[in-house]
Amino acid sequence: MNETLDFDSLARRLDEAQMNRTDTSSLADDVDLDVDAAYAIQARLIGFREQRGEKIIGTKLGFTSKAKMAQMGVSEVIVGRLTDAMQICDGDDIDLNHFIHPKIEPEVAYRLGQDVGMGEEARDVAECVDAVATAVEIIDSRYRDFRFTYTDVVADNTSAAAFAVGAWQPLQHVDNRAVRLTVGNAEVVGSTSAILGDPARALRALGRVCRQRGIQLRAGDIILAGAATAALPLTADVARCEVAGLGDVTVKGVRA
Ligand code: OOG
Ligand code: MG
Repeated sequence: MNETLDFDSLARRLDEAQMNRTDTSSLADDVDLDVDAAYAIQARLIGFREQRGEKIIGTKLGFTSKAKMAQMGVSEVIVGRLTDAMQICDGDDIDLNHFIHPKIEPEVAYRLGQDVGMGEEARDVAECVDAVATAVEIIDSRYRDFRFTYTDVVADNTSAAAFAVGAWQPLQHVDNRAVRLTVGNAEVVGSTSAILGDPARALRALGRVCRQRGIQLRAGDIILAGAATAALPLTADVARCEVAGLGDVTVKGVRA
């Protein structure tokens, strides 16, 4: 890790972009970041949010599809944190003025029934989940035009901005389920098998990255397993996501 970088000021730049809803240029234009440095910046960024009273309530995966990994030229998923300030209830309005250029994507959410733990005693994440649900994630890269490198997006808490989870369902295998997301008249369809072949594999990948990065996975945490399709722009419309057999979740973009 490059120890001479000022992680705090890089994290502050991303934090201010989010707070002021103004995009910023790629950090990679100015500094050489490796993956360790990128996770260190993300940790500071989350620290600022905690200092403002936000609570960490989960984690999210990104780049869980082969297509997205190939596009970024990487072979490892990315992990970000979810806070209570990002959570929207099923059916709620979502004020588009709070974002820079929001997009929405279909997700599968898992709930942790017990702590995963760290180090030697760490358990399999898949053994610790107790429920599953249809979810949507609102991603809002703090970088201009959603243009970023792998390390940029890790530093930017993997573009996480908001999310909503539908009604929790009993734990079940959710590979190869049809997924449909609509935003007004726009629609994308896909399958949960786009998520590393099976969203359960995303849980294994999450365990690996969290152990490596010292990210805690605790009972009650929500896990977003990664988008099953490309994201759609979130406009002032009803957005609805359905995963076959898992139910649906709806949010409504508004300009308050
Ligand atoms: C990065 C976030 C990716 C997912 O589910 O793949 C992500 C981005 O595309 O801005 O959340
Ligand atoms: Mg996502």
